[in-house]
Amino acid sequence: MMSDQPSLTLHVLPPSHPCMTAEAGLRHKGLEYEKVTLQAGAHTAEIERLYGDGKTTVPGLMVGDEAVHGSTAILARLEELRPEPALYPEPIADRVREAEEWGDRELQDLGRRLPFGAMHFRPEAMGTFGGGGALEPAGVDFAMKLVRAAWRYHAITAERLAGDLAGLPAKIAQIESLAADGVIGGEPNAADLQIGATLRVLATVGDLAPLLEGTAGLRLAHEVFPDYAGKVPAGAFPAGWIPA
Ligand SMILES: N[C@@H](CCC(=O)N[C@@H](CS)C(=O)NCC(=O)O)C(=O)O
Repeated sequence: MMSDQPSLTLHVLPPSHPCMTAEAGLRHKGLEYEKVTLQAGAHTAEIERLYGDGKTTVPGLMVGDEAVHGSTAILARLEELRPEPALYPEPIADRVREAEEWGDRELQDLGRRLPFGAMHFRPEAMGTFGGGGALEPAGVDFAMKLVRAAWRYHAITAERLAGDLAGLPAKIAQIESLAADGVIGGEPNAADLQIGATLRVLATVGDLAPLLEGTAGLRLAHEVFPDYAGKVPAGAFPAGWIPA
């Protein structure tokens, strides 16, 4: 079949929320693409080879032989490739772009720190992220090693986690105000895809349920990303770390 689009190859790691954002953008545009799931660890060299020196994270999108790296750059490039349905709709395009960038800069890291933070206290829950149940003891030993490595890699400390949790209500309020202003929560746009992916991951942390329940952000996260496995039971973080 003749196609009016260049070949598109998306490079991802399985549990990554910015990868979910990029893939949702491709689907939103109805573009055909190939998804290449890299092996964690080996991904660094492969991403750097394809996307350039110093670039080691996913997602990356090859548009023909043009390398587009990072979730926000990918959505902007998709908009150029196929303008409709818009990811940055007028007349709110500038506000959507601003909210998308805020989601990338201020919110996205919480999708790494809070689940790995909670799993320090409930490592058996790591099995649920692969679609299984709680891990057996040997699996818990392995999960504990992975969690320790993740704490080091993401510079997670108890103090930082407690700070992240204390700051979360203000971020959720910011998302509610974006929804009240109609910037997010309608036809999915770039800000919905960016903010929704992080919230969908945060929704796996049972301790956050009281903060997220009934919010427009949580609704849109489930709408845009209906399938995402994982559950860290409530009661993981020490009592007192979760703001009322
Ligand atoms: N802000 C960037 C962040 C990308 C990012 O940090 N991706 C993580 C996965 S969620 C990653 O590649 N981690 C593996 C690594 O850092 O080597 C984006 O939205 O593309």
